[in-house]
Amino acid sequence: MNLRYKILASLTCASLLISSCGKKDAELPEPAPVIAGLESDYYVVIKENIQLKPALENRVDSIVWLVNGKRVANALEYTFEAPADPGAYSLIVMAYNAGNIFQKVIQITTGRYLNWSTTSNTILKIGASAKFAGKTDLKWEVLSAPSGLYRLTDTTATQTALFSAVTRGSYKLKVSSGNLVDTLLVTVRQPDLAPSPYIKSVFDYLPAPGQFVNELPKYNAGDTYETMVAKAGKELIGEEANMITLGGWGGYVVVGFDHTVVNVPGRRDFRIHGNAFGANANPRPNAPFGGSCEPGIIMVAYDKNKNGKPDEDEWYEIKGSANFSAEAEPWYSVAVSVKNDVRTFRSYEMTYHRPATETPSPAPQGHVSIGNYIRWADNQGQEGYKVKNTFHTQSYYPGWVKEDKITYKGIRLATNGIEESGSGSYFVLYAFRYGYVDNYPNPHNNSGIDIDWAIDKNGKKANLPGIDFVKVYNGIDQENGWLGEASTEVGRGEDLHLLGLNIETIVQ
Ligand SMILES: [Ca+2]
Ligand SMILES: [Ca+2]
Ligand SMILES: [Ca+2]
Ligand SMILES: [Ca+2]
Repeated sequence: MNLRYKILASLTCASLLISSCGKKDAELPEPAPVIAGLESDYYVVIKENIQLKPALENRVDSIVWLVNGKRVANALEYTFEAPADPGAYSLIVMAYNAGNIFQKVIQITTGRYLNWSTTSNTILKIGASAKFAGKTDLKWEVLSAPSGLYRLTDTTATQTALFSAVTRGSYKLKVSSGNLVDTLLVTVRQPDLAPSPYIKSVFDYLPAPGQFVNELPKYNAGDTYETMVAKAGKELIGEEANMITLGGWGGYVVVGFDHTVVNVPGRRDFRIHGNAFGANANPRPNAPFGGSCEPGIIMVAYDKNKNGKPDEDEWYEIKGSANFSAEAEPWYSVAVSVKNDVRTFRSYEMTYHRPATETPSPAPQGHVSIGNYIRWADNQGQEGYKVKNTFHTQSYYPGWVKEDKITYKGIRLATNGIEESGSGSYFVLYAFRYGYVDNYPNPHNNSGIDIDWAIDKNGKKANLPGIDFVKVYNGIDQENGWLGEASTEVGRGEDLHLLGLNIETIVQ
């Protein structure tokens, strides 16, 4: 009777019903109590607890909780404390009113944390335990984390997930499939050497012919491919980086960080500097942002085979705003009206031939030093010559390349350079909206890149846990009068999370 009294005292509504409507209830058959809001199965980590708070419907006189047949509580709520040893429990909750009993059976499984450990800014491959064998509907979740700077992905296979975190500490994860549950405790340690937020390696460098080639960085007679890659590294590695040129369309550089840049959900993750700036005297009224915007297309990879090199690792395309079409760019209609080539080629190829001469003959005309300078042909049936201008007299063909022609492959973007003065003197290279290098001023949010923009070779969202390597290549093939060809410049690379920068993403 004592227990019953305690429950009634806590059930204000039920108490009121009894005191005010007791007679009426006695005359009519009363609806049975209903217990809702409880699952049929729970998983509780040993030494932890779970609070069960059912929602009750209809009048309830009393509630009883039984664990493995033994009465453990008579209250509205019950907290199950998991003992130190793993086990299975049958929990029964019963609700009574006059002549009615409602009963619900709940299975509780208790288990230990499965321990995993890793270092920050590393991709950890986590496998589900043997009991999940054959299951194809595994669900991976993070239950708690010391900060939001982490990524859990399970796209590679249902039995495994990839986890990477910026912040050290303990992360509680859960994997489940129907009634099967495992809880995982991932301990993230700091690596012995603190990672650098900046570029740590340059793996490859081959500019396409262009007016700054052999100058940024400087080519000296006798320099080899290896020498030039090392020179590009000298410019790009670390905080105090300088610009290198990628030359004309297709020219590229491949850089790496000394850690995995984590793909934090909802945020941009890294940024590669260029030297883009806005025009300050564009005569066009209400012009969209433009000036010197020379977009470099970005490819990313993570070091899947963990050998520190971008070798057999798959490359993914960062889907910049115009990688499939430029129609949504704010300057598109203007570019169409001035008859720019606004086509986008997804599988473009272009071959440049070694120039026959470096000496102008006849004498230079205006800014043109040699009109028929570098012969080129593409895979769209087009061909022609790149011009040598009077401002840059060195060879535009990479001096260390022994072959007489070089072929580049990739995406060719719509041309974004528009002469705005009407007299050939003022070229404005308009900015694409986002997703490129050397396309917006470095501090602008639109220079930030979200790894979630990455797509695989079939155009499918890649859902990468993070990246170690970045390739940048010039996406534009356009000569802009005296200004010369659009040529992407590349400078410092930054892991935004290690620098404490938070740039919200643009959802594609
Ligand atoms: Ca991200
Ligand atoms: Ca530039
Ligand atoms: Ca590798
Ligand atoms: Ca340039």
